[in-house]
Amino acid sequence: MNTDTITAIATFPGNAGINIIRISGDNALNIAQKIFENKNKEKNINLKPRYLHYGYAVDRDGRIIDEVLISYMKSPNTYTREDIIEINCHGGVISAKKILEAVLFYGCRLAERGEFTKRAFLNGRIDLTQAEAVIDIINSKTDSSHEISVNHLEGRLSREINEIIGEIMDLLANIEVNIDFPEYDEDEVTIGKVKNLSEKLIKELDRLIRTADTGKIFKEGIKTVILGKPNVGKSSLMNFLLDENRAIVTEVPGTTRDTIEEYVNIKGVPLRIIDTAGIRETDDKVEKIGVEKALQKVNESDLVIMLFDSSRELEEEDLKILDYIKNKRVIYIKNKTDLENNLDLSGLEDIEKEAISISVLKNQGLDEIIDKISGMFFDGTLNISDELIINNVRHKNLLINAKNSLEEVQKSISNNMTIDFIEIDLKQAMEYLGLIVGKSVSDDLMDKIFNEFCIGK
Ligand SMILES: Nc1nc2c(ncn2[C@@H]2O[C@H](COP(=O)(O)OP(=O)(O)OP(=O)(O)O)[C@@H](O)[C@H]2O)c(=O)[nH]1
Ligand SMILES: [Mg+2]
Repeated sequence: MNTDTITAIATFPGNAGINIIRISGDNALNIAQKIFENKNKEKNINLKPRYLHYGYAVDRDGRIIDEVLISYMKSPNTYTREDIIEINCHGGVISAKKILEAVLFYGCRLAERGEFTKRAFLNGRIDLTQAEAVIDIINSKTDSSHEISVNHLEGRLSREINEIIGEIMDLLANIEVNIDFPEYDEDEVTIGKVKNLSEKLIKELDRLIRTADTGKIFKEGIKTVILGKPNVGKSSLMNFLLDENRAIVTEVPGTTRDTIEEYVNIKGVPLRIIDTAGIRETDDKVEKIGVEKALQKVNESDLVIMLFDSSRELEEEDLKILDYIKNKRVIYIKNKTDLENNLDLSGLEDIEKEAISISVLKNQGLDEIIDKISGMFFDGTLNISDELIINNVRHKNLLINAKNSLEEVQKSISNNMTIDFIEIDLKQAMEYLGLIVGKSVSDDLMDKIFNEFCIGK
């Protein structure tokens, strides 16, 4: 493992109020003392841990780079468990970059992506699920996915997994005793225990696996595609839901060419709303691609909002769209009710009954859409913070593998296989679970996980 001292700009360098340069490792304090001067322009200041010290950062020629606040956090009670220095300087690109250069000059190297968190993991402060939760917190786009990741950061998933591992380990110990000293126990008794425990654990794993689908929704938002023929008001509705003029709206049919995706939280429901090109037969090359993309988005969607234009008659295009989405969860909308009605949905009674009449232009009926969406997904009951939710594909796959191994155990029991045969699958299940929390993780896997981080974390 690398124990050299690393540094990075931890904030997003730009026109912000402050930037933070972070240093971690044995040499951190030493470097800080070289680049920091107090307000009396004295160097080699004794930096008391966990205090903010006011002064200046200076370059190697002694020129002041910026006014700074510097803090020293002493190993081992730090994020990485190493000595950490954090330098707060003014925002903008130049100060932070110059301080970084000075820090590098005094003997450390630029951190790789996620390297601070990787050290926290390697030094045993957090386990792998917690490290992954840090990535997810940074990447969260919805309140709910943020909340789930914070739960993981607290180590709730690890605790549950470690408990399951503990139970399997006890059982394995029992089996070992049984194999080594058969006179102490009887095979049948042990096999009975294996059977009961594997049944119980399969149920527990099943519960965790089931949450993974909900987890996916919360991480990405409910994929909601706004669909309809050209000019029905799709982009207008998108803009209303986002409460901003995100998509171009004009009276020209075929205005939207590409799909536009945005996150929005509507009454606590995290939505990923996708505005699409109006669906129609077209020879226009660009529009054609847009239509294909729209249909593809429908396939991947959790919810479709299908718009009719109530001022126009039902057309072939509407029917084609209806046919395309017949297996999807759909909210039907009749837009432009401020205009004279020319839409006749007879023959489509179910849709007629369900459809919500709105006018985006006159801001009428729109609350009903919002109520419908939140009602559909929550029924006011889903409470995420009480439930441990798996929001990571890697975890989900390992849980499934562990469950499969336990099912093998059960099969072997019904086929009267010997206990050492059963032991193999039990061990395998334990290994899969161990991988979730990061026991025996390979370097490759670690690189893959930490590469998803940003620099400075
Ligand atoms: N009268 C009336 N006009 C509306 C209403 N909603 C949207 N429009 C108008 O209808 C036209 C088309 O609106 P858009 O939101 O661009 O429609 P679209 O479905 O995104 O169209 P494409 O991107 O071309 O497929 C614009 O001129 C809007 O101002 C409404 O409720 N009533
Ligand atoms: Mg549009």
